[in-house]
Amino acid sequence: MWTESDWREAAARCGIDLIGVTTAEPLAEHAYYLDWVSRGLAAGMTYLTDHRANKRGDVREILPSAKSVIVAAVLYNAPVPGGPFSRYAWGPDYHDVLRERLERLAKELPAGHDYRVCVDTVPVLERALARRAGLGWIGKNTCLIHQGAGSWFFLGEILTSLELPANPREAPDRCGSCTRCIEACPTSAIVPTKGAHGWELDARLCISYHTIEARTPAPPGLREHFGSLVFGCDICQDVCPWNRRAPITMDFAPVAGPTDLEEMAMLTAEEFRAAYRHTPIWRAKHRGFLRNVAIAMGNAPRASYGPALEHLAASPDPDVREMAGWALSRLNSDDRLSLGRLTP
Ligand code: B12
Ligand code: SF4
Ligand code: SF4
Repeated sequence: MWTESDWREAAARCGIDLIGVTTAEPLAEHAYYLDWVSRGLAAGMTYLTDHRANKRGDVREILPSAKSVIVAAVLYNAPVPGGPFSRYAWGPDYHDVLRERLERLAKELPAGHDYRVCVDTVPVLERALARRAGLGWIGKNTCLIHQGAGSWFFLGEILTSLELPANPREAPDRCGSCTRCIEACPTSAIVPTKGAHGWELDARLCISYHTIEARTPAPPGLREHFGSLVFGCDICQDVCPWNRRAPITMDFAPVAGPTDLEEMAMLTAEEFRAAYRHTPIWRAKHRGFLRNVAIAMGNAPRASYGPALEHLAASPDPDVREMAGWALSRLNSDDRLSLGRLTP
């Protein structure tokens, strides 16, 4: 049987920063998940609300022979320039990186077991599994937080038919009376609820949802609060005291570009592909990306944005056109920046 140090050494060899084991028993949080979904808080994420919702609480729906779940965390806190993309989005696509590392670890386990590697897209409750495996607690911002590593990490799992010694103790909740994330959220997306720690995320209000997952433009009254964010949002983690000393890694060093709004607005579909295909930003697709760029320009109107916005206003996509029209109206509503004065 593997000892704890065997685990840590194997994980480190495979590029995994934190590791924990839990059983394949159903998760108590599944009832909360179904309730969250039933109240409409998943917004338009149909992959959370469809027939897979009922299966998410039990990993044996994915691997019937599963006895244990190995939960891995890989840090992504690389030095990034700040600006329009959230921290995780600058680097290479984490799905590929984590899957490869977890496959390597699975090969180190005793031979002959059934296993399945999960990274993000498999219908399992990754944060709840990680909490039960002892990797950290669920913060009021709903992120999994590790006392030493903060929350800048991805999660992935190996479901296995091996019966492994499960983590005996869950990490205590160390949010205490802190409410920084709730106060800092520009759209008040962390809302009070009756529940374990009294707060939950309403995806309908979340910038991360609207810039990554939403396939329709954010409603007026909300998009004005997105600032210059084009993909993802880190605000509720940036302010978290547990991220102050979060370790740095170069594994997800920035590869995404360009990052200048005017340049991004002018990208063709081919150029978009070349620039972001291997980063998480690809998920927004070209049309979602341009829609987000138009919103970011509308939130900081500058005369120089005029030509780029006119270009987006002629897009074949109705959502991009609508957001460019909205941004242009904000540009024009400011007398000093009126388009009429743009012509040299
Ligand atoms: C859908 C999704 C989103 C949605 C919804 C997020 C949310 N908070 O629900 C959106 C698009 C908004 C999103 C944003 C982000 N995401 Co996301 N997302 C997911 C995904 C695919 C499913 C999450 C889910 O089921 N949400 C529904 C809620 C109800 O479940 P939950 O957050 O997992 O919480 C569970 C428990 O923590 C607990 N719980 C949580 N809150 C509460 C409250 C009460 C009262 C109770 C009783 C229990 C409870 O019960 C829940 C159900 O099991 C997971 C991958 C996966 N398969 O799990 C990644 C994942 C959660 N995301 C991740 C990341 C990195 C992000 C972003 C940082 C990306 C970014 N920079 O923009 C942000 C963070 C925003 C935030 N504050 O959560 C990481 C999280 C790593 C971590 N340290 O926590 C994951 C695990 C992906 C991965 N494989 O690494 N995400
Ligand atoms: S990701 Fe941004 S918008 Fe969403 S809850 Fe956190 S701070 Fe609010
Ligand atoms: S900012 Fe404060 S309340 Fe929010 S997750 Fe971090 S410690 Fe918890």
